[in-house]
Amino acid sequence: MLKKKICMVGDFSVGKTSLTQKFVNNVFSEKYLTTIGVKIDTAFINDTKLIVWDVAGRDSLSPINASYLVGANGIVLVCDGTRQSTVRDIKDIWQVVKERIGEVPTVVALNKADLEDWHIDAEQTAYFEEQGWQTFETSAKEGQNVKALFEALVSEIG
Ligand code: G3D
Ligand code: MG
Repeated sequence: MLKKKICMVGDFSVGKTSLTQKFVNNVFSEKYLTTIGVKIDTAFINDTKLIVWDVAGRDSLSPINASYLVGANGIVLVCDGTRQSTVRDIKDIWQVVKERIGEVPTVVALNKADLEDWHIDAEQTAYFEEQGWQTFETSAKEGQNVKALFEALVSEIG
């Protein structure tokens, strides 16, 4: 059995916990309790056991928190498609990841695709393409592309 550690990374309230929960339990709650510290869930994709680390807090990559990245085999960068700032912030977040653990396989979730006020276009996501990251418009609420996102990451990890 292959085991792979995956870390959910991104600004506060982009949907890291919701995507994780949708993926591991296939449930979505409009009212998640605020998670405390790091939550670890597991799920299987074929022969691979994914150990998904979801970090709580306003600043998921503060110097203290960033230690949860150590040993990650893959990263899910999560943005909120209704807030451009969460896409811009990915550049800084990626720097922190790179400094901590180097370049590991990464995919991007442009989350909340079910909402009307979508503010992301090709200009904002050009950086993701430059990095060679597969990018998915996801909805943790409706389930759109959630499985595809994690499957793509597992393929990248190989
Ligand atoms: P975080 O773990 O990145 O901080 P959460 O983010 O998963 O806690 O989600 C933050 C808020 O966004 C939550 O709303 C959650 O329900 C909502 N959310 C997450 N993903 C989606 C999505 O795909 N679509 C929609 N419409 N909402 C989403 P609350 O109101 O509980 O704070
Ligand atoms: Mg959370």
